[in-house]
Amino acid sequence: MGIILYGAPLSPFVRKADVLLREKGVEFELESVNIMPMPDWFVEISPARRIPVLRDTDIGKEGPVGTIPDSSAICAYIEKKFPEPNLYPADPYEHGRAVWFEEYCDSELAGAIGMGIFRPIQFNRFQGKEPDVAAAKKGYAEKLPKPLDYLEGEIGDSGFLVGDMLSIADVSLVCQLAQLALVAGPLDTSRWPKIADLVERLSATDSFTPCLVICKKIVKQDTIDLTA
Ligand SMILES: N[C@@H](CCC(=O)N[C@@H](CS)C(=O)NCC(=O)O)C(=O)O
Repeated sequence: MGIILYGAPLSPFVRKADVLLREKGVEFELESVNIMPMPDWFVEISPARRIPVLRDTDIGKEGPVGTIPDSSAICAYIEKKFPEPNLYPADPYEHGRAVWFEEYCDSELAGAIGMGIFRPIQFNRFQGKEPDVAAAKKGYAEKLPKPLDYLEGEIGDSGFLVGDMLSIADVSLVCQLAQLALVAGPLDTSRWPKIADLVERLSATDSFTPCLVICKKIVKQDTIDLTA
């Protein structure tokens, strides 16, 4: 049996699948894919031209057979194939809420952080340009508070988004916020204390650290204070 995750650790969506596999203790290989431009063999297995794609070599060793694109589809597949520990709540309503938070973090929050903050800083750096700090500060001030205020209000006394267990919802949230931390440092603990606590707790676990260590090596520069 072999699981291959195609992608790059700096993608928060690849990170989500990476963390889920590690939480479940599944051995896998992370195979790096350059997305600019994407090689033909990868376009064949990624119809939406996105990373990640997962391959289960039990099902197919080359071409589209055995592959699943999209982090949410991948995580749902991983959960079915490797049910322990359970990262989707068993209760139907809580399951639905966990999948909703996963989707919200992957869309609304990812947009605010990725396009609004990470891209103006890190994509410029990758191209040898100065980071566009003004654009990132604008993104931080105008785009970030709405999703974070909402999510802060949804974290219960358990410290998790859904019920009293770690779920795909928390993994998705922390994977996106890791992207913010890479360029802007830790979150404002006075404004979003529950989220900041969740990020701190999960980022220190064995499931998150391997990916975060590699990301810090890729993003070598200092973080920028976007609150000032
Ligand atoms: N909904 C997708 C989103 C994946 C995604 O947007 N990946 C980005 C990297 S973070 C990508 O592949 N971008 C390639 C491109 O836009 O050309 C998922 O959850 O996997």
